[in-house]
Amino acid sequence: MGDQLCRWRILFRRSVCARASCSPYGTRSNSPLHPGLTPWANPFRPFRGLHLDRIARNIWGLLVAANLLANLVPCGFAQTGAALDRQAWLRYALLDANAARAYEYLPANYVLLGRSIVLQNAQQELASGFEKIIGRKLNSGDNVKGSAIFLGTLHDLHSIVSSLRPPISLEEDGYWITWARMHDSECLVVAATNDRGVLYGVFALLSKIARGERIAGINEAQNPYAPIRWVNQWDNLDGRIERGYGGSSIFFEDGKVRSDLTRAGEYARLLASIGINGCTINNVNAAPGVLEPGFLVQVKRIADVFRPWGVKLSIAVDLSSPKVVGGLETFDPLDPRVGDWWRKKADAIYEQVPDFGGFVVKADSEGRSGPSAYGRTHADAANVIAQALKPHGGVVFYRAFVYNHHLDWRDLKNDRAKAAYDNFHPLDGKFDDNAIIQIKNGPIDFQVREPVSPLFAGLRNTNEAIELQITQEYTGQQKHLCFLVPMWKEVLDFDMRVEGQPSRVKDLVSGRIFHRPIGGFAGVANVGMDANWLGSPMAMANLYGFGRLAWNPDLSSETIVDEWTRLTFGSDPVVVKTVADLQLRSWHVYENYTGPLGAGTLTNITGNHYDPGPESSEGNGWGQWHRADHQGIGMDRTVATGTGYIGQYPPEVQKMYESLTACPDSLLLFFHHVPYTYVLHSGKTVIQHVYDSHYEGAEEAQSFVTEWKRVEGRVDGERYHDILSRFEFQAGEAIKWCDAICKWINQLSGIPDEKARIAP
Ligand code: GCW
Repeated sequence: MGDQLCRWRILFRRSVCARASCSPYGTRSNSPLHPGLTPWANPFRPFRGLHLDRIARNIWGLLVAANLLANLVPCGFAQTGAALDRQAWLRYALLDANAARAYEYLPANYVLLGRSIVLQNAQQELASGFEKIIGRKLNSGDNVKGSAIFLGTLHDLHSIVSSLRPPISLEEDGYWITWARMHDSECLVVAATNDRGVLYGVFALLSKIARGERIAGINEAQNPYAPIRWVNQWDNLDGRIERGYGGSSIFFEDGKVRSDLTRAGEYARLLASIGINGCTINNVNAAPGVLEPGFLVQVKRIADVFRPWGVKLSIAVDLSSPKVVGGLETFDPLDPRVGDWWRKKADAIYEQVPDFGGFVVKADSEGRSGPSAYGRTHADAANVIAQALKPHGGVVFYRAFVYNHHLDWRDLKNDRAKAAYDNFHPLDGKFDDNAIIQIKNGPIDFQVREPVSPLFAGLRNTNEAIELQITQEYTGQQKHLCFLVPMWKEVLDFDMRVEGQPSRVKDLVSGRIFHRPIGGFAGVANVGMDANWLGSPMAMANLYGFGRLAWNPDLSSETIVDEWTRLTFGSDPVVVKTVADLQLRSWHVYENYTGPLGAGTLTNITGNHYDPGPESSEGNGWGQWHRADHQGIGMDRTVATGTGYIGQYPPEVQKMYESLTACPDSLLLFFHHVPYTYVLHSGKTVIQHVYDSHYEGAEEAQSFVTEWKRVEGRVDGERYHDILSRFEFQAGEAIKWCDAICKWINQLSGIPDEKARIAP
């Protein structure tokens, strides 16, 4: 292993050497080369002592060279780079003549039953997809007898053929694609119970054709796993995005809604294509100004571009709004004037936006105002808003991300991980039925490895939704490849064993286990104006994957990445295999060189959440992470001797985590404080595992570069070079992480690496 890293280092020493000037470690600013990175800055400076500075400069040289090359290399692809990035997985690339011939039998006409804006849009999408993918024009078949593609609700289709019955009972937004005899001809039918379902059916059909799947004999009906499939954007009204790495807001600039909302419409189309039916457009750290009457008129314009795609608009609101923008002297949720204010506000919104989705609330968290100001509960706060939305069919998402960021870290019983459960479990059953508790997947905050939040099992009489983070705040900020679907699947498949019965997180959040009326999935997406939306073309697999899992969490990571790759890059088998391999390995690789054994990411927690900074995550009120000292590492969260956090899980799960021997290695340091010499299930000591995993992770990150090179000439040149330069950058960053963490823990523990890789 060490040998490989060594070979890699030599390779880069021989390569292009740009004599780049150095800037201080970690300096970041915007640059066209890499968003958030100064083109000539060298982020590897601290490794001089480890003889890595030269390598680092060489990597940097390669980066620069690759970017220069990217502009020179000719390519034979019809569209390249930015144009393709912007289309993402909806590029509808023309199939080659052979592949297209397999669809010659498809009808040349369509019949649209109904005239709603969503249905018309579905028909246009179908026509444009046909033209682009198989080069066929679709004509209106309204007055034509013979074979056609029928689009419509089951209700309308029944007026033509009353015997049509889907193989499963269709729910809201579900669809059915089948062949049926209509007017004595064999027709392709895309049916649903509602218009949005028809649109989803059209996208599903086009996705199949674009990937070369058979349509002959198709009889496929699908229902979404849960009614809530939303994304949250953390956009500020000035156009910046909190934890956004893909440019400025597609919705706002300079305190106003953008005059040109083209990208917002394109985003809604992307969302609809993966079954997302709602989008919260502004930061949960909400500016009260969103509720100003003048602003609502502007918000309406965004809702208008969402509507054809069946995407409901919602906004994040600050609980103090009745006081701050409403002119009341209070925002006490139990004060009748406050209830009245929320009601009138909701009425005014629904007048402008009749299909408005609802509100998202972050309260009593990270400095936001909340019900504690008046000694009220979160249920009081959620319900006053829920009641205002109820007559209109709206919902309120109330976030469980509530914790005290001034905890005394010297008290070993204090534990931020306990906060969500402590705050919300006692209120179970007190929330109105159009309130949904939005719970982050883990008890802390989107780290590379966390156990699932015990609150998922702690609410039985309350609606819940899981909050996943698509934007990679703690997982490399889109500068590193980190495909999160495998992690999300572990979370969603985790069995909480409520009352000793199967109770997977996906079934808890969708409301299936406790028969809740509503529930589901919310993903923090944070796309921006960059052509590639998220700041990196490869990161779009996470947005795609979130939507696909929210629709069907039983899909495998392999299926999702396969679909995404074929739609994004085409079906060249070398490309399909290479991209799948890179994406599927990436989370573990990132985990290995950043923070193994559940110790958090060891990142700079009080700063950029990106660079290594293991010392920053202790000794302040923002939470305790690893409790590393000279003897050992890990956070004792046991009931027996620790913070007692483990006691929040159902008994079977408690038993597994409480016991040192039953606790999985991957979460050992999340739950237990152990000596560095503690021997893992793998047979290695903790300290040796930390060393080895960092070196292995860094080496694997180097291999991404070589692997990606296999697709040269098989994807368009611009995207090839863009992605190549990103992998080269990641390779350097992985070494930076490896060296920083190994050096830190080596000095702290005083225990040498068996393989003697760490310079004194
Ligand atoms: O982890 C923190 C992020 C904040 C974010 C917060 C939250 C929107 O660093 O930027 O604020 O989570 O989820 O509310």
